[in-house]
Amino acid sequence: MPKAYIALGSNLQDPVKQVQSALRAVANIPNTRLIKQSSLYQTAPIECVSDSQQPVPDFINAVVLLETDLTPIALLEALFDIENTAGRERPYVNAPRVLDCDLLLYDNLSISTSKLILPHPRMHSRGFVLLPLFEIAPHLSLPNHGKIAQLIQNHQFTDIKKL
Ligand code: PH2
Ligand code: MG
Ligand code: MG
Repeated sequence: MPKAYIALGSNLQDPVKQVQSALRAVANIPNTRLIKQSSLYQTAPIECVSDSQQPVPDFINAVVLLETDLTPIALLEALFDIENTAGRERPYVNAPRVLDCDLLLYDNLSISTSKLILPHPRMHSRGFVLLPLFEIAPHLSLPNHGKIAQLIQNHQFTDIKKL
């Protein structure tokens, strides 16, 4: 069965609870099995903007490995359903959110369509993805970016705390 890595993130409405509930939801996607899940990480927001004077709250992030018979697009749609059920709204790009479920990798597929880009185009530069991913897949190599251990070594991590 194909393997897929998914990143989960939340910084609204009790983020720990949101990510825990998303972990249960991804485990229940049809024709799909949860193989590994990382710890939860509290992470400072990166490029996430607020439309008010309030500071952007910290995120809770995690990464999971799934085995699935779903196609990448069917899996992506299942992830959108989970976001929508959690009450995700999209007022503007990179707004704070109750739940974000991003498809990072699907086997070693490289695709670029209007709906989906694989591997996720920013995953190799984001500490809030790399650290939890490294926890569950320390030997992984990312297409075009090399070994995750090397990416981690070269990365300046700011404000990431494993819970
Ligand atoms: N997601 C973003 C933008 N910035 N920052 C953190 N710490 N965690 C995220 O999940 C995150 C972010 C866009 O999806
Ligand atoms: Mg995202
Ligand atoms: Mg997303």
